[in-house]
Amino acid sequence: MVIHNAKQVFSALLAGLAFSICAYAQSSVDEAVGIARNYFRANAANYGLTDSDRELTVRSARAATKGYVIRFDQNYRGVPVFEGEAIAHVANGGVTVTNALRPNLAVDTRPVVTSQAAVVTAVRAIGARGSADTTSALEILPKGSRSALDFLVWHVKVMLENDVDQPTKWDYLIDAHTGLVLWSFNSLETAGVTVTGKTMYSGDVTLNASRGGFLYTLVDPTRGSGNATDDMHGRTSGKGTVVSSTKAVFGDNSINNTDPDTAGADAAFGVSATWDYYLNMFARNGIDNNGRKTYSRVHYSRGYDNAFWDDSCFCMTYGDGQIYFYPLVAIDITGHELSHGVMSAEANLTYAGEPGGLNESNSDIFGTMVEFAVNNAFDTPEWWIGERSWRANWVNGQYVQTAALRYMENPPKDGKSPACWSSGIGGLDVHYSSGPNNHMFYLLAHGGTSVCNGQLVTGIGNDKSARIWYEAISNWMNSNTDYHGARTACLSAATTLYGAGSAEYNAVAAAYAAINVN
Ligand SMILES: [Ca+2]
Ligand SMILES: [Ca+2]
Ligand SMILES: [Zn+2]
Repeated sequence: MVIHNAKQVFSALLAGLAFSICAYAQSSVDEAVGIARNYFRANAANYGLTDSDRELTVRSARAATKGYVIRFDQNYRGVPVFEGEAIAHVANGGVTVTNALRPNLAVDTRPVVTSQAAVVTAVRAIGARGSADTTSALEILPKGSRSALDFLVWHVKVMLENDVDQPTKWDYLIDAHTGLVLWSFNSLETAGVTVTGKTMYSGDVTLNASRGGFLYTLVDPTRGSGNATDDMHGRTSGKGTVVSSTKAVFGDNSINNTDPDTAGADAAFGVSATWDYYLNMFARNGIDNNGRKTYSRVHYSRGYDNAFWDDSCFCMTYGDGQIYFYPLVAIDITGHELSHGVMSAEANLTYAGEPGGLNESNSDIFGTMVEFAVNNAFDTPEWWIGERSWRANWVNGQYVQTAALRYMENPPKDGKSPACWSSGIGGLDVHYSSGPNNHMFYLLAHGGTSVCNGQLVTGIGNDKSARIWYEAISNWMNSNTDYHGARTACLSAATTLYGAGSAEYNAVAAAYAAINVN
C-alpha cells in the first residue's frame, strides 16, 4: 500500500514534468515559426515573394540540436509550386534560410485543359495496356533547372500494377494551358528484399528481389544492378512483363505451370547461383566481368522445347517445353546458357566445327559446376545435363532420374555424342561434338576410365579442373581453337596455375589422352 502510494505520487510528478516540458517546447516552436514568418515578411522581395504569409505554408516545425527547423512549402496564388520550398533555421532569435523558393513567378493560374484530358495524355504516353491508378493536381512548374519558363501544369501520377504492364509509377507534368507534356519521370521507388521462390526443380529457395509499394518483383538489385526475370506470356518478341507478386512468395513448386511465377523463380535462382559461382570461384563480376545487367525471359512462345542465350539482348530465354522437356529452367540449363555469355566475353569460340563443340562443352562444364556448387537437395549434382527438366524423368508427378539430354561421364549414352575425338568430328552438330571435351573434363575432375579408349585418369577435383578450364578460355584460347588447341591451352593454364610438370598438369595431359587428343 505504501509503495503503491509512492508510485502514484511519482507518476503524478512525472506527468506534470512531462506536461510542462511539452508546453514549453510547443510554445517555443510556435515562437520560432513566428520569428521565421516575420523574417520572410521583412525580406519577401529578396526571395521574389509578394505575400509571404499566403505564399508559404508550414510543412513541419521541430526543435533541433541548435534551435528550430521549419520547413515551408511555396504556393503561387494558392497553387503548389513544384520543388518550391525553404528551410528556416531559427536559433537565438536569428534566422538562416536554406533557400529553394522560386522567385518572381508569373503565370496564369486558370487551366484551359481539364484534369481528365491530362490524365488521358499521360496514360497514352506511357503506353499502358492495362488499368492504371491515377491522380492529378494543379501545380506550378517554375522556371529553373526543370523548365525554361513558369508553367501551370497538371501533375499527373500514374501507378501501374496490373497483369499486363511492367509495374511502374510515372509522374507527368502536363501544360494546363496547351496540354503538352513538359516533363515526365519514373518515380517507382524500389527496395531490395528477399522473397521465397517455390521452384519447380530446386524446392523452396531464397531469392533477392525488389519491392515497390505493395508489389514484389523478381528484380535482383544485388546482382547486375537489377537482373530481372520477365514473363513472356507465350510471346516471342519484346521483354514481356517482370514477374511480380503481391506476396513475398513466387510459385507453387509445380512443373505444370499452374502458377506462371514458378518458372520465374527457377530462372531467377539459376541466374543468382551462376552469378555467384563465377564471383566466388574466379572473382568474376557477372557474365561480361563488368557487372552488366542481364535478364531472363520465361514462358517464351508456346511449347518451345529449348532455351538460349542471346548476346544482342544480353539475355536468356526459356521455353515451357513440350516433347522432351518441362520448362527449361533447371539450374544446369541456366548455368549453361549464361556461360555462353561468359564465353562470348572470353575466348569467344566460333559456334561451328570443333570450336563450336568446345563452346558447347564450356557451357555444359560450367552448368554442371554451378549445379555442384549449389548442391541442392532436390537437384542433386551429377554429370548429366538438363535432367530435372527432362520429361521422361517425371512419372505421375514423381521424379525418377533415369535419363537426361547429355551425359558427361558417358557422352554416347545420348545416342549421338562421341566420347573420343576423331578427325571429322567438326562435322557434327556442336551439341554432339562437345562430347569428347565433356568426357575429358569429367575424367579430369572426377577421375575414372575413358569410355572410348580405356585410359585411366586420376581426378583432381571440380575446383582445380574448373580453374584450369576457366584460365584456358580466359587467357589461352581464341575463337578458332580446336580440340588440340584446347589441350595446349589447358596445359598452359595448368602450368600457370600449378606449375609445369605438376600433378594437375599431368592430369590434364592424361584427360586429353583419354579422349585421343595428344
Ligand atoms: Ca541434378
Ligand atoms: Ca545436371
Ligand atoms: Zn548451348
